[in-house]
Amino acid sequence: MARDKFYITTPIFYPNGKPHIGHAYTVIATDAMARFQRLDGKDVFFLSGTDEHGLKMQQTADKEGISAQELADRNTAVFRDMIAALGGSNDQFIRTTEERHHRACQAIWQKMADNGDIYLDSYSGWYSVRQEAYFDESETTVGEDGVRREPLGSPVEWNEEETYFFRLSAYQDKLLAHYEANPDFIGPAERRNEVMSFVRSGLKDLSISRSTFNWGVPVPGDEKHVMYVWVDALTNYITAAGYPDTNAERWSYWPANVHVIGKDIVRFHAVYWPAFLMSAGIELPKRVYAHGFLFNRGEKMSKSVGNVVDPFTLIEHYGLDAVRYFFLREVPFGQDGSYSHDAIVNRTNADLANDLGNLAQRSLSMIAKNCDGVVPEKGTLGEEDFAILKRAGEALETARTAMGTQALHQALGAIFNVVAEANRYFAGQEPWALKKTDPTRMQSVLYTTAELVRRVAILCQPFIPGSAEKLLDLLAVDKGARSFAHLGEENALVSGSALPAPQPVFPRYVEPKTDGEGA
Ligand code: ME8
Repeated sequence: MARDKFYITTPIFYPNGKPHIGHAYTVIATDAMARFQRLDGKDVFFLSGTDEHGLKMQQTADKEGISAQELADRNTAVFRDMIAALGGSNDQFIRTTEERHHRACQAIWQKMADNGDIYLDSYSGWYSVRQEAYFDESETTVGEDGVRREPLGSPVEWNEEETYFFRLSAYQDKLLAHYEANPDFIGPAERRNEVMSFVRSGLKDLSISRSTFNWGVPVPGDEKHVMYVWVDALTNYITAAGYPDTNAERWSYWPANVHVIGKDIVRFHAVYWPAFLMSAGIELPKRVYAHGFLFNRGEKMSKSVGNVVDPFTLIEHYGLDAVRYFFLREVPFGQDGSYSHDAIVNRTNADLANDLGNLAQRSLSMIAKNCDGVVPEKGTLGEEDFAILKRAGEALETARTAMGTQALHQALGAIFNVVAEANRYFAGQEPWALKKTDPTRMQSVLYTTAELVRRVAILCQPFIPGSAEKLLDLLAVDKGARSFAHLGEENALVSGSALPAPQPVFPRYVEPKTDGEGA
């Protein structure tokens, strides 16, 4: 039977600087969602990439005295490295400077033009280079420093040029009808409400070309113009699926199941993008989900962490899975979140080192000592054993529902509730006491605990893939038997199978010694 397809994307990043923690956050979360669906049996296509055109890229390159292409090449390499360092399991990495992407952009442009939605006119307005967007004068304010800024704070400058327009105003009603008919199209609810009131307040036609610089995709038939960078950027999602070759195998992944983005770019994804697609006669993505922003709480990070906004430094300092776990568990996905050294250490020491790490370490080392290093004898399990084992299956159901609405923190919460209960089970059963009084029962308790570790480790894979893999290796679980379909009884550990020597999987974070200045 053909597996269900699941297409998921990150935003494509501007490589005009180095990646920071916000970029890392988007990648970690999207990666966890992609891994979850893969483990749940879907045929997943996970896309990330870089957004290499636009005025911002050109200006940064000019400042550095290099070409925009050189700047894009240099920083795209760093973004790729960051995704790899984060354990990103993307199936493709797209660059908007690729030839296939130019072809896709020109094809969608042509479709929109053929549909009568593109016309040439002149435009004047307040342009923010940082946002790569025009703003209405009423949206801008002049600060005490005399600088005019758009609502998110970047400076705007007056711009007048001849430009092609997209007839966005013609899509107001169609967009509203789409939001009404598809309540899940935009999440979370705050973002949906925001978008709907923006669209209800009236849509103006959108300027979609630039003629004052040429770092972009040329407009078909008018090479003086390059496409507005957002037309080009959004199109990446269909380029990667093979557009305009809609007979391509990859096109069967479209429409995307979810575009994961930051809340700063909702308007582009939930208003402009669906309007472009409607105009071009292409199906719309099923969902656009915007996560919140991360802020450093302003507390001092450990001195040796150095530049805390650098994802590479964070990973090196705390370890990849600690970083992934912290952001996914601590920040309710969809809301803003803050991070600090203390918060990272407290959360990961409590949940990973103490709860999950100890559960695995205590049970596995008892097994190594008392059961000849093989999976203990299951014996006859009792009600309490079955009850706790069942909890893992229930956690999968809860996690599946939560992941369906991108509630990653809830999915992790459900899984770690089972870890906490498993610890209570283990402590309550006192296998160390049973060793003398009832060694057969001790074997059953150790068996149950090891089997629980197997189930929990399977569930943890999307979030902390490296550590989950180590746990499954310690239980000698076959590499081909680690998906959610293997969670149940049929694939349970087999008594008597050999186990490797146990090793700690989650080291406790210990403050590095300093020369008295404090960490
Ligand atoms: O917007 N906290 O690229 P970009 C959380 N190229 N997430 C953050 C963040 C923060 N402080 N700062 C950035 C672009 N992000 C366009 C996208 S898509 C067709 C084109 C995240 O590099 C957030 O997800 O400026 C944001 O949307 C993304 O980084 C890309 O930012």
